[in-house]
Amino acid sequence: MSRSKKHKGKMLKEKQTKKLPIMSILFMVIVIAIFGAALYLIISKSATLEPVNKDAIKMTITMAGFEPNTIRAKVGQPVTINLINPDNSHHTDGGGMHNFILTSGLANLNITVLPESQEVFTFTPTQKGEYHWYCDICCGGKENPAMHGTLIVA
Ligand SMILES: [Cu+2]
Repeated sequence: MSRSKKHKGKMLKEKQTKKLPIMSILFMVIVIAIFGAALYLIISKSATLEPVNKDAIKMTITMAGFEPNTIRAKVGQPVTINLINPDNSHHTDGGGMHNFILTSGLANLNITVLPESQEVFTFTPTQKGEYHWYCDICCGGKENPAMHGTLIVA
């Protein structure tokens, strides 16, 4: 009698301890899944977009500015830029959009690049000199020194 009672008690204890690991494993699986999803989102959002035009000058534009921010060109030779915007639309400033404005006497460019996308454009410098392009969507726009670039035409 006392033996079966003891046995029953052991069974009950076993049942309880067995239940706990399943719950904690399930919890861990959920935690890992959530963190994994978050990590995936972070990585995928900052993933480098491959340029669609491999022959173009690859240029990225982020909140930090243009990279590269200086390009050299020659009079009469077309310049093709593949402008990549890896910023996502969750940016509060400018909604992740950027643009490339170059109007200073050389060209009339105003190219907007949507979040996580890219634009390819071509222009031909007609005269020598130093020209500046900028982005006026984010970070104070034209007034922000980071949102500038220099085109040197020789
Ligand atoms: Cu910008």
